[in-house]
Amino acid sequence: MSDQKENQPKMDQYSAGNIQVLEGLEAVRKRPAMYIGDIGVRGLHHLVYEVVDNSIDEALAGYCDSIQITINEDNSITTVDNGRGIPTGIHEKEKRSALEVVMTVLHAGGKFDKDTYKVSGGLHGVGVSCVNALSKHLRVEVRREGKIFEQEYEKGKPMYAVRAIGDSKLTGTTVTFTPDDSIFEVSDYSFETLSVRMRELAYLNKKVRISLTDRRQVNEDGSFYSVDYYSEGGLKEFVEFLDDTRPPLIGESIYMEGEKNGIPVEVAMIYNTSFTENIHSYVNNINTHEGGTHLAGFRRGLTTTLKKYADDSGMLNKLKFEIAGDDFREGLTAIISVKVQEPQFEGQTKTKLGNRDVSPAVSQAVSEMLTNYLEEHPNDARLIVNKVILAAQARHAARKAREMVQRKNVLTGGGLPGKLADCSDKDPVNCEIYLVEGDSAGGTAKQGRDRLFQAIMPLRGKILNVEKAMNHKVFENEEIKNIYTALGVRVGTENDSRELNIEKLRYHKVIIMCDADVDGSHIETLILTFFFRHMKEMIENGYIYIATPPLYQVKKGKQSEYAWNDEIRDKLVDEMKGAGSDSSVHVQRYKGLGEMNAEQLWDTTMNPETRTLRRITIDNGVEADRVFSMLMGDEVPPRREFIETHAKFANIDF
Ligand code: 0RA
Repeated sequence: MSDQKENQPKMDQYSAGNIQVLEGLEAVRKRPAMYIGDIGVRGLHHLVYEVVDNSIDEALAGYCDSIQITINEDNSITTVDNGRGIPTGIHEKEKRSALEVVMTVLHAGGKFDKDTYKVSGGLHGVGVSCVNALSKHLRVEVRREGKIFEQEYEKGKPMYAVRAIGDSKLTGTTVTFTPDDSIFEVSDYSFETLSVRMRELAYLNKKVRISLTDRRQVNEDGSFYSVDYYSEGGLKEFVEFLDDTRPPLIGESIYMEGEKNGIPVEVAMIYNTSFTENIHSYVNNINTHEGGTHLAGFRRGLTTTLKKYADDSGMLNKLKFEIAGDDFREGLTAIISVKVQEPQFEGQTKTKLGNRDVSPAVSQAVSEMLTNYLEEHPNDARLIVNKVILAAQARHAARKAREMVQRKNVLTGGGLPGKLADCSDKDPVNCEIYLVEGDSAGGTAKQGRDRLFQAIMPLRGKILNVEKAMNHKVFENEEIKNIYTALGVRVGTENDSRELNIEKLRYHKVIIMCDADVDGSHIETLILTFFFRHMKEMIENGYIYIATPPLYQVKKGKQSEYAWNDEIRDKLVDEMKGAGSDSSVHVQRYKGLGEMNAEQLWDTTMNPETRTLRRITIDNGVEADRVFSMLMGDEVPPRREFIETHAKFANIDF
């Protein structure tokens, strides 16, 4: 039995000498955020991605098809792969084992050699030595050349020289590391977060088996909780998985994989009957949510090919206006993945691909793929063109509705919604707006707020579910119009009908405040869906928050405390009972904001000194897209299942 893939590319044997030595590790410990983004939840998880990226590189080079990740009981992480194993020979310049060099010198494992095919790499692509530097303890084991080698480190410093500890016919690398809790603010790994990323990696790198085991969670049969991801079909399966809860417009997904101008390109797309556009792009397994040249190439290839087909078909003859690029993408879900040797990342979050030669490569690939598909599937082709025409007509209607909203603002001198109680400070940085469920809670909030910097806007009942509504319905909706006007932002420019002029935003905190019950959660989700689909930049910039009103008030005589969960409630009850007098402690369950008076609402939920706000962030845009479409779409069973696993009010309301 062999644990290597059959058709290995013929490559020069890697030798210890190829590794260039660049930089020491003290720098990483001094300024960890510079290397891994932050020292919070993201940075902590980034450590795992960094190690796994090395295993993925081995897979891309054709030497590895299995990667196992384990979250251990103590929140240390173990990864095992069956790649070639980190080289262990003596590094000529450094006069010590290459393994030690890879583990202790920054970038040594990374860009060691131009003729080695290496494209993967985390967002920061800093290498496994960086993980070592930020770990209290790390042990690496390498199976290579018939032997097993090991070395251990503390905060990146070797505890002993690399040593052989046995024989093995296998090859591969095992890394176990414990993140340094004097550096990271948090230490708990999220199974969910790692699992979503591993699933994504399995789809992006087909035929590599990736498993994730959580030794902190034991199943009823005594085994550990674990998931196993493997994709035979790559992006074709990924796009079908993502689009699973949207009704399909055409029978099957459209897929191509190949190389154009030396750039590996993989594209999968599918049309559904919804009105949203969901295009996700990757470079070297990194989600490029700011897009870039590969996305531009995809759009150009799609537009020119479909436009030509539609023109030739004569179906556009009766249309009175031009079709726009957007119209071709309504109801489209697509994934583009390219592998680029030396990617240049630009943009605010360095997730925008700059390499110019990638655009024509993707454009050509998409044109060829689509042209073939349209020729072979004339019925689907007709359905797609019809959908494009409908989208163009709807866009016309939507623009009128939108212009009405925006013109009205101009005419009334930027008039604000009547329901808005604005704050007096005009500097957006200082200002916050509460979007409050219901007029009555809105009234209480108006009394309780600090009117200097807190604005209140009550929303009536359930706002429109934008996931199911056509665009013009969204812009005609009263509550949504009010949100746009109150925030001061407009949508749609000459070039891009979805661009937001966020620089006009009037508040840098938008706080959603709903009742702490099932209806309140539903309304929160509806509002978040709106922001995610129509003002995603607001979430990406960190402007969207959720208020957390307390669930209980625990009272005894004049003494009164609030509790945000059952545990704290019980603790308070015990404390107050123990406090001597025999009066029976009173617990009040708050379901509605309306059950609090203005002063209580201020104390618990609105006062910046004492409140807790939850900031909304997007961990993984692709997964967020999938979950929103599942939660807010038509299909019931997947939604029920999701709610059953995630519901926070399960034992309170049912
Ligand atoms: C340096 C060079 C090579 C591979 C690796 C490091 C490597 C690192 C890790 C980390 C986890 N698993 C890994 N597998 C490999 C190239 C090896 C060669 O060319 O033989």
